[in-house]
Amino acid sequence: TLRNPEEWCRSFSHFIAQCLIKDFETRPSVTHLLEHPFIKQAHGKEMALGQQLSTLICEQQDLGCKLKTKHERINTRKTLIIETSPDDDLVNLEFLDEETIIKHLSKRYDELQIYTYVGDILIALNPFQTLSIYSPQFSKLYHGVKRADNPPHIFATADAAYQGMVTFCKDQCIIISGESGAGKTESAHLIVQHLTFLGKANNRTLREKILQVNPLVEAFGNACTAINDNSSRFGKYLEMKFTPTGAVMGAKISEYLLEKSRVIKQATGEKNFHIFYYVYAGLYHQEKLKKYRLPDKKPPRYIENQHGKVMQDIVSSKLYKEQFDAIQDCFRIIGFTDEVNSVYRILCAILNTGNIEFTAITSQHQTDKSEVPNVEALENAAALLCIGPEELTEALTSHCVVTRGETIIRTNTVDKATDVRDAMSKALYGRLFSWIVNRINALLHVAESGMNVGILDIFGFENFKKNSFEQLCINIANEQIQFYFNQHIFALEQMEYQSEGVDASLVEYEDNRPILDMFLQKPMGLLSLLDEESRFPQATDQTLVDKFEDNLRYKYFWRPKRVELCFGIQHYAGKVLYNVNGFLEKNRDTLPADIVVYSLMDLLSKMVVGQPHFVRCIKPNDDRQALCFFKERVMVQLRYTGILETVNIRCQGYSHRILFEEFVNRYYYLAFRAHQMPDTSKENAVAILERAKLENWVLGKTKVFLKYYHVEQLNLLLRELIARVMVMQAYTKGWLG
Ligand code: AOV
Ligand code: MG
Repeated sequence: TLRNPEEWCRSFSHFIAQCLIKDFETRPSVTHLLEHPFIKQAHGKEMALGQQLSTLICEQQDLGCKLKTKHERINTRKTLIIETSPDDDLVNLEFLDEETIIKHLSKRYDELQIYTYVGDILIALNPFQTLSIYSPQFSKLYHGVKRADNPPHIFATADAAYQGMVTFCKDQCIIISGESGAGKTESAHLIVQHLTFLGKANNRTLREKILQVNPLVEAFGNACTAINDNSSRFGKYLEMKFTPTGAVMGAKISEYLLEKSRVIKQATGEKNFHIFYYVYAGLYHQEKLKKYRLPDKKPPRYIENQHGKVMQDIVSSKLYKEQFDAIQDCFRIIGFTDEVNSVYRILCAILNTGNIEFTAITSQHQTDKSEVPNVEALENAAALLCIGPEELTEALTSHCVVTRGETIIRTNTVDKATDVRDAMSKALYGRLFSWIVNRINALLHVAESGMNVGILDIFGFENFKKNSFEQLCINIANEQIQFYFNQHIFALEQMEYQSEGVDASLVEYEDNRPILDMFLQKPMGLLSLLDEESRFPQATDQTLVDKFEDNLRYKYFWRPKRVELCFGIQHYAGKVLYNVNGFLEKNRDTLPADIVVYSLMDLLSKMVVGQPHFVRCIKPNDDRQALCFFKERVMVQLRYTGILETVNIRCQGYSHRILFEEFVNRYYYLAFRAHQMPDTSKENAVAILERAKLENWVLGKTKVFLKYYHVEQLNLLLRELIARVMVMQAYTKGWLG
């Protein structure tokens, strides 16, 4: 039921767009809208539409014009043809083998068609250049239309999720995967952009707020690595909340496993989190370094890169300064107030903390005492954190031990004090990051219940020259995402064929469950062993790697002969050699590994509730070059993500299995009258399928088995029907004059 004309118009706009696009291509006039058979059919006579509908019509006319220019050259280097082609969906190919798939992807990439479907899954090749296919015109083009009407696009995936949510009142989630630098984060931005377009908020500010969330958290959670200049160093699940009629009303973000160690140290050629550079450059240009107690001759140690000439690099970078301004805008638009100053103070306190140095005090009786020779940085940090310098000195140079109920204060050696200093910086940054995320959630919180579309964008699979604990955590998270994909695409589907007695050929796929077991099993999985060893005060890197070797009898684990303190893992995405140096300490410092992996499991189980949509990002080369398609490199990624198998199962399989009861409840309008309330029986399910003129479906014992395209056809029929009913309803209520 619709409460008011605004709500009606908003819902109606989706259907109009879908039904009229083709007509406007040839007859872009307002009167034709009124003559459209779909509207005529609904009430059989002309009507005057309200003001809101007129606006909508104008938008549709724009779109009509856009469509006329289908063959327009919109890229100066290459012709980008906005036209569908038979290889838009790999499932349509006559011959299906690796070579053919590669050949098509390569040809498409040459033509700047970076997107390709595998049934309902989207492959996205990183273009490594700015494309003009994300403008509002394109958002309109991909608004509630049949997927096959346009070339594949990330907007179509966002649209499918949105339509699924609105039509069935069911939560949706979009899972974006791919290795580091493949384009996940960019894809996530584009999805949010299109969803805010689709969920037209009455209130423009809300739309703007939501669009600022990603840039803001990424300033704090992303950094330049050897692979990607804007690499995500945390996992992110953004849920966009919608009203039952599909208007966006708020958002919520969950963060997962921020790589805090980056605050204190970065590998060669890598940088700290973006925000530190933005703030340092921004404050420098605003001449506020003094106010925030930052040194102005030489940048603080945590952001000084290893190769000198840094001061110049940071302050002369126009980009950093501009980014600082942009971040200030993000804070303001989302609704942060004076608290932003506290954020800057904490960041500057961390930078000062990094500059605190210690020297040993050697006296006759004591050799394990340390002091701070130059107190400037310490005083700055203390002042910014609003604590006394003595308190901070004490916290860094001593620690309490409780023995037999007695508290004894012990002094810290220089090494220990340095560790405590760095641990404090990491903890401060971690807390600050969580605080910002929580604050965003509070500012975008909505009390009403509604539906949501979640977007998962985590750090991608990494394999550097030297890999440590951070890479292990990142790669385990990616194993889990791969497992989730396998479950949804292969395992669940094939299990149901058997239990429902459906005769369908089975597709073999690479199951990564045994690797995950090796990591997660208790008490003998790698993470449990690591936790156990972390609890032994005498444990060393050597005892840890020995323990792994003694206990992990899996073909995925090996200990290289000639490399000290290393172990290798055969991940789903390739072999990675890890150096255990610092593993114990890093594991003690973060949450126990077990808990961390549970938290991801929590996230995944939350997503299972929603209908998943998958985007597989592929990196066509390692040099970040536009128009450069390395066949071998792409082949490896297609193999480990199981694309060939995915194409097969989408050709042969039935990706949607719906209980007869649910099916009849969902679609009975298509074959019965609204008030009829038919039995939710197998026979009635068949009646609906026949009425909708679908072919190639199969019946199981309790479920209808459908191909991925059947669902689109059914939904389209249903939406057209609902639209007709809505026009009738609005007409009888007098909203349409
Ligand atoms: P990632 O998220 O998958 O890596 P990004 O989304 O950060 O990768 O993409 C890396 C870079 O590729 C971006 O900074 C852009 O320069 C370029 N790029 C990706 N997608 C597009 C696109 N659609 N159009 C134009 N350029 C694009 V990581 O977070 O490192 O796992 O951890
Ligand atoms: Mg990313």
